[in-house]
Amino acid sequence: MLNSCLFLGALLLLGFGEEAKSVAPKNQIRALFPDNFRWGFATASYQIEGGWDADGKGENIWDRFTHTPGNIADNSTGDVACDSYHNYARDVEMLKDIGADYYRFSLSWSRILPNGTLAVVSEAGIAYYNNLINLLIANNIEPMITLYHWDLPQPLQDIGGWPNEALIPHFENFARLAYQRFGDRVKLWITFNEAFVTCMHGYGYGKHAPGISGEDTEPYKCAHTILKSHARAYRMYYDEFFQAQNGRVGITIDSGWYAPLDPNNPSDVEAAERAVRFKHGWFAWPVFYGHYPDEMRIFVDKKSEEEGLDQSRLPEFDRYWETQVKGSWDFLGLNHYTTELCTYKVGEYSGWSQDQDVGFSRDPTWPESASDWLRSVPWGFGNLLRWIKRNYGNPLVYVTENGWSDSDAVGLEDDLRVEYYTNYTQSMLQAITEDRCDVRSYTAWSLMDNFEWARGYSERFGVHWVNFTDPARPRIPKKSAAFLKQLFADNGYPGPDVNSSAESKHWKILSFTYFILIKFMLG
Ligand code: PNW
Repeated sequence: MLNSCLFLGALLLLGFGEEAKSVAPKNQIRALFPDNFRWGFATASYQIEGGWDADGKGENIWDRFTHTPGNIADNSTGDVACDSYHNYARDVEMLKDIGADYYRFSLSWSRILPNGTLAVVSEAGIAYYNNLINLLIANNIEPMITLYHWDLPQPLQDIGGWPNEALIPHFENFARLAYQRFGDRVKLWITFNEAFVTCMHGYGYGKHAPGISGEDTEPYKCAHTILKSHARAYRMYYDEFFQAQNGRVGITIDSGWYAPLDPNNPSDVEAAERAVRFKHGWFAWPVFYGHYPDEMRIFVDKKSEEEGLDQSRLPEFDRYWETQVKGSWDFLGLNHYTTELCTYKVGEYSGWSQDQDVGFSRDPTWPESASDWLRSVPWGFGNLLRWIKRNYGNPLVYVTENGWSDSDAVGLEDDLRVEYYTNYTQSMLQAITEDRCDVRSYTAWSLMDNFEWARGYSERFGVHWVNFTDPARPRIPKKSAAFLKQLFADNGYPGPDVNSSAESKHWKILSFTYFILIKFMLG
């Protein structure tokens, strides 16, 4: 009797051993996303299209910036890029093959309006986007359009660019034309992609086009114009198009997650909270509440006063603009890539990066990508989603970008990208299923390797490899493409109880063993 029990016990243990191996890697959630959850890919016009002067396209700030030597790491340009202008059908083919529900792409303003204004409308430019939109729809892929992904027409920079509020009516005109010409088929509109990067990298650090350095005031003015332009484009859609077109308009705001360096140190905890408010809150707070976050107001006002300025470097919305900007969203677009650690550190000069009195660092154990700013810290994603839920009343979120970079050497076996996508989507899944964050879609950056701004082609973000030395710009799926294809098809991570036949067999053997064991013990 004892012997047989021991024998069966051993069998059971064996069973458990096998069980431990057969389930997913440690800490993986086996669950599906909600039924209506949607999956897609993102790109941006300047990064993929090429055809920089094709068919009457006008010059934009990235054409000017890349044609000026010394601005781009590998001295490359987006003149040809992935040549999607001539080959968009291949892009749609890839999207279809991978099972994307939608495709997020951006409009090149100067392809449609060569001078940036309504003075000249390029029908060739409009035809390009019409062809792309029609082909997407024919393949059951929904278009999601970003109106502005950083490629401002050069003539609008020549009058001062985004720090000049004269751009507001120009953006409004461009947006109206886009709604008029594409809005019968396009129902998802993003006004701006990552205004933070436009303002800080373009007008603060000078690392992006138009290459202007002036951190103290220019980025704040830039952000102010962009928020007003966004509000105009949002309100105008409701006044003039919504009834006929029934689409949705939002803005995409980027943010990392900011965690305290020492969670037991209250000043680090405060610094981290301030960092999220200075980063995400700079743009989202006005969109939800009509004004900048209180922390920004207090810190920048105080520093401006100490500098002897007669007004704050952080502008204010008057009553009219407050009501325009407040509530100008149907969904919140979120681009998230990474996490940083924060501590209290007094700023050294005036400007956004110093105004917040935060020192930033990274944990050396976090896996490194090819981009110096990007480490894999999956838990940060879930924390940011929960922070958004808490601070803005659980808004409808579309994740409009998330992705990983590697170098040329990695090639098609992009295991770290697969790991990144696995861990980040797991973190998002947990935020949705356990914390009820209202996230309804996930967009991977990017469909294919492309022109990575100041880094040129030296950092690859694609799930398709693009050969940039071949004039035909062939694309080859990487391992990560196969991974995402499966994830999209499964709509998550099906568990043993969902559809694994091998595992259900295993459970039958286990329960049979239990049955015999109990029978023996009862005699
Ligand atoms: C985003 N950072 O940019 C953009 O929307 C894409 O066009 C870009 O290719 C992608 O992310 C990858 O970089 C970012 O320094 C650029 O933290 C820089 C940062 C974040 C996002």
